[in-house]
Amino acid sequence: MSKHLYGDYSTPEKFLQCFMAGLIKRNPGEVEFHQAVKEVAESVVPFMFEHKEYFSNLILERMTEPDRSVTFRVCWEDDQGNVHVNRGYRVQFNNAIGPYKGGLRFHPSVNLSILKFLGFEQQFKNSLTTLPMGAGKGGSDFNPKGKSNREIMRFCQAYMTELSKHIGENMDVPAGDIGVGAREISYMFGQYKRINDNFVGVLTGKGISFGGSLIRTEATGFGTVYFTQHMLNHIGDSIKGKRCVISGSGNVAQYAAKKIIELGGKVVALSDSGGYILDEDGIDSEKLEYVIDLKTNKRGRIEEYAQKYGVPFIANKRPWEVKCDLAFPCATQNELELEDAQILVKNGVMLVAEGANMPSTIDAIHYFKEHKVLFAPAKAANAGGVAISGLEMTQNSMRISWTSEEVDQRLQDIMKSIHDQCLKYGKNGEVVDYLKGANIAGFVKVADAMLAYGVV
Ligand code: NDP
Ligand code: 2IT
Repeated sequence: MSKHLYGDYSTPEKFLQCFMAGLIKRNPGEVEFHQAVKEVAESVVPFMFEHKEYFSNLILERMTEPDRSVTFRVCWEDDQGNVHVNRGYRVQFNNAIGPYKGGLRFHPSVNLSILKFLGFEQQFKNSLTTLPMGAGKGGSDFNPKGKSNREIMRFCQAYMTELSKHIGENMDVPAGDIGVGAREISYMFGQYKRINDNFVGVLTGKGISFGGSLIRTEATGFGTVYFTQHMLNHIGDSIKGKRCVISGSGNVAQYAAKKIIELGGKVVALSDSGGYILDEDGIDSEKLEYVIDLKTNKRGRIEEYAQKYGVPFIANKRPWEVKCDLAFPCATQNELELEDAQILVKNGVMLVAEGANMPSTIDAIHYFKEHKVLFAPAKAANAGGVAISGLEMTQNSMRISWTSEEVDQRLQDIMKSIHDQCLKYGKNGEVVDYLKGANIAGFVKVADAMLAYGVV
């Protein structure tokens, strides 16, 4: 083995320490990025000690350095004619196994650290889907809350005017994430088409009449629940009758709730950044339709559910204090910390499935493992969204559209395959370490492609 960049690599623990010190030094202050890398490195480094070719070719160092990060000024006018400036980003992380692929996030908290953590994670997730997709992430610190449709349109057009120089249907294909849904993708697709006069699948999550895939809207939430179903089936159990708590009430939370209800589970809580609602009778399909309309069309607050249905709204709190069998963090990063994990465990939680990206802190994940809580990491559990984005790209290339049934069947097959990959690398006797399984399975495919390319 050739000499390594980061000093002492005599044991996995020592190497991990040196590697993380180097990463932190090269990426100062990017705490979310450090966290995402550490979570993966804890599983992958011991595996690399058994497969030294990854070491000598510095594969982990290469996978933690994006191919490029583009930042740019986005200048737009509000309805009163005031001028605003935001920062736009696209981090193109890795295209070893396909075009850069990953969402765009519009949220005031967006910065390079958050986009690098998301782009880094996306490499493993996209690899797990079995589809040929590399990894990227982008967005802006623009805050869509309280903006009119025209303001959103002007912002999206301004953002795409610059982004369009950096993307392409075989090069980089963005999609939605927090604050970016069908409305924003449509405005951006319209602007891309206007600039390039080229009708191609350069974004996914498009409207159905202009190249979007059926089931893309539902895919992340549905996929998370399909994955959960496989985990429960593996231990001879099912979702039926389980009491479920979901955080968030956006795209992922809504369709996770829908699938849980369909499969006979009981959803008792949903949240947003203002707090959570607790509905002891369970959120049924009709109430969920109200939530979907409230959040997607009216852009209201979850507190309004409490007023409409006469249930408690607990302001400024996360829903993890509610007793449940299954917990689905579906809002944002680091929304489930050690204290939340402790209370969930105390209340008897049996499984946590991450619909959001990196919602659990590393301490919380370790606590779940120590207490034998089944844990579905984001890169496996929420891969259904990008998987159907991949199928949208396929349909666009073939210039055909598949039926809902066909796409849903493919989604189910992909989630099963991801579960199988987790078992392959994470099963140890009766116990399955899904985090380890997902990290290693995701890593191997990308790493082997990078090895095949030589030193590039
Ligand atoms: P949406 O914008 O549709 O919804 C986001 C939800 O999370 C809202 O309820 C929002 O509340 C809440 N939220 C956002 N930021 C915070 C915060 N800082 N604190 C508390 N609550 C917050 O986004 P999505 O549902 O699409 O995304 C949710 C998560 O799922 C993200 O982690 C995303 O990366 C991940 N994901 C999304 C995929 C997709 O296809 N959309 C695919 C895979 C993962 P409020 O309205 O009050 O801001
Ligand atoms: O985090 C994610 O996987 C997404 N936001 C979806 C990305 C995509 O390209 O569909």
